[in-house]
Amino acid sequence: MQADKQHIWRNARLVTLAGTLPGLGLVEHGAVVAEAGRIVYAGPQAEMPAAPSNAEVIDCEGRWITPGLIDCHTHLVYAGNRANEFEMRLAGASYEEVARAGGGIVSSVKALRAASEEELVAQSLPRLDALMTEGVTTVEIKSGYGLDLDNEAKSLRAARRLGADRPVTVSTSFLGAHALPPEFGGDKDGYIDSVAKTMLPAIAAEGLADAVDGFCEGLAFSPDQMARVFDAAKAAGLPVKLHADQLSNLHGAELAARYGALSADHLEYTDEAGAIAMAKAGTVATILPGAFYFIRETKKPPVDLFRKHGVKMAIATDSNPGTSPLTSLLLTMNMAATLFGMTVDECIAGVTREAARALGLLGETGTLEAGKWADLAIWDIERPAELVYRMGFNPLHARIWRGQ
Ligand code: DI6
Ligand code: FE
Repeated sequence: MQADKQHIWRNARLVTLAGTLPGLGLVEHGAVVAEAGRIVYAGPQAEMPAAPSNAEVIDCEGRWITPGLIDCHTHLVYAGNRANEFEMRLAGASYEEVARAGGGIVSSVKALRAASEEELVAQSLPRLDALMTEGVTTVEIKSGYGLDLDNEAKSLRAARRLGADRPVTVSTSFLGAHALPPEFGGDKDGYIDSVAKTMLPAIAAEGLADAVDGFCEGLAFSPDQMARVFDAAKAAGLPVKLHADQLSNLHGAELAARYGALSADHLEYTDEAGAIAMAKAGTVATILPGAFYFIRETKKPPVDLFRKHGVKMAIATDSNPGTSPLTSLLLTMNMAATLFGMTVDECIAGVTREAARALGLLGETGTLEAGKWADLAIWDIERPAELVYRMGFNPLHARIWRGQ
């Protein structure tokens, strides 16, 4: 395929999610036209502009086209796995007990530090491929298992390499404030100093991170400690996001909102004040049902409060070795609907338009609108609800990334 030749997907049904249309922005007899990797038209086929004679025309035979899916929260780059801890939890230990017994994030830190960048890429590619097989065209990948400058940089370089090796957009987040590394011997403030004053500026200077994230929780870092990291992010010109209120309510949602965060994620314990603060700040609520399911959490995120106050909701896998070894965004939508009562429209918007918003990429992807990257997923389905309804079945017909 020539990159500059027009491509036309015709005889399709579209889920545009265009802001100008109600609901999912459905178009029954639709077409998408792309040129040089960008959408130049998406809408009714009858109103499609005249095509150049050399355009490549693809007959979609009535299939549905959605924007390419976006997984806006993953810890995809890691080494080894934690199936042993899963067995401990099945025998009765809680996630926090496993973490306090020297397992948890710190055991993944040991494994990642021992792996080379090449090994990390090789171990992470199958997980990325699994996501892409279901139509993912953009994926966010966090560091957070290195916890020192060299190993955090290694993780982020591996994440960038994944994006270079596969036709997919990778957005990276520096999650140095994920857990306390053992060599700091309990000195959380000392480690936060090193994250804010040394690691973050160096990572930013190398252009390795598109955003800065943190884990605000009793077993991780306090709101005050996270605020110091966010101040450093601001100074480096990087947007922020936060793992907030996952296991308890430390008012992480308000902290994220106060810093104008792109998103606050998890949010099981967020209260109404948190939802109001997020709405005011335009901070997206990223809902992560995989972690809720896998650690058998019982407190659900306050989806009704997010609706009431107009907080936008994204949905993501949280793919990680400890709390969400999940590499299916389709199954994640099913979980969000079944476990949290999210609607089909909310689920589909949550892995497209709202996920793009949560990454600060809504200007480039997440909807079928002229000017955006031609990131498409073409599905063998009769109605959009099938994307949310099935479990363990993949109806993807084709995946297009930037027109190819
Ligand atoms: N919250 C989570 O669910 C993951 N990180 C975080 O901040 C857990 C990561 C892990 O257990 O490896
Ligand atoms: Fe996470």
